[in-house]
Amino acid sequence: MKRSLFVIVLLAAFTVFSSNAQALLENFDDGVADGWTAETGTTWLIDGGIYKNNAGEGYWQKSTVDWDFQGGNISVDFSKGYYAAESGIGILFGGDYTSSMFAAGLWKDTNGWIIGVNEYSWDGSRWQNAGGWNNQAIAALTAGQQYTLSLDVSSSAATLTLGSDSVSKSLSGIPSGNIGLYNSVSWGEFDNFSADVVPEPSSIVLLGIGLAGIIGFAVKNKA
Ligand SMILES: [Ca+2]
Repeated sequence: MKRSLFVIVLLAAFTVFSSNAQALLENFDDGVADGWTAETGTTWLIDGGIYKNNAGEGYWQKSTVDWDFQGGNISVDFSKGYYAAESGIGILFGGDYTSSMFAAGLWKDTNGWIIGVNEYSWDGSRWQNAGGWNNQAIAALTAGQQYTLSLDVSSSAATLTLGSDSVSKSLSGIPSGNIGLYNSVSWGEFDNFSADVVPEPSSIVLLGIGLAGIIGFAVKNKA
């Protein structure tokens, strides 16, 4: 009887928390990039509630300890005053360079403005392009205007949306590793980063054990 109660509570806790993804939001307005760390050799700063890279190409990572992205939406606002050729921004997964990587972003090259998604694999020394970019041409962006880059991820596909444009690509699974924001050629100014996150499985189990213990204690005292 007690064991079945324990299992029921454990399953209930898992169901509740695995189905309730929460938005992890960072607006940088407090002047602190909570949990974000810049890649070594790059310079990032918070300027008026905007997070930006002032030293050319680079990326930064989100160090998640108790929370994990397991599919859902990631969005970030961005703007910049000038757009050089061969520049772009993106959302990266696997930014710790130890696993496969998934990237979604927009850039400007000799063909104009493009949004795209792609998967890469890491062979130990370099990134291998796993399947090529799925691209979508978009209208030219306006300098200084704020846009929202929104990425919806499931275990089978990812869709990147910018205004009325979107591009999708099938995935071999939900990307693992840290979430990163990529900035190329110093034009990415980021704000209002948001990601759907759920507790890590280990945290869910610990929470379930804790709840089972509390309820078990209450039942025991009531008897
Ligand atoms: Ca802000």
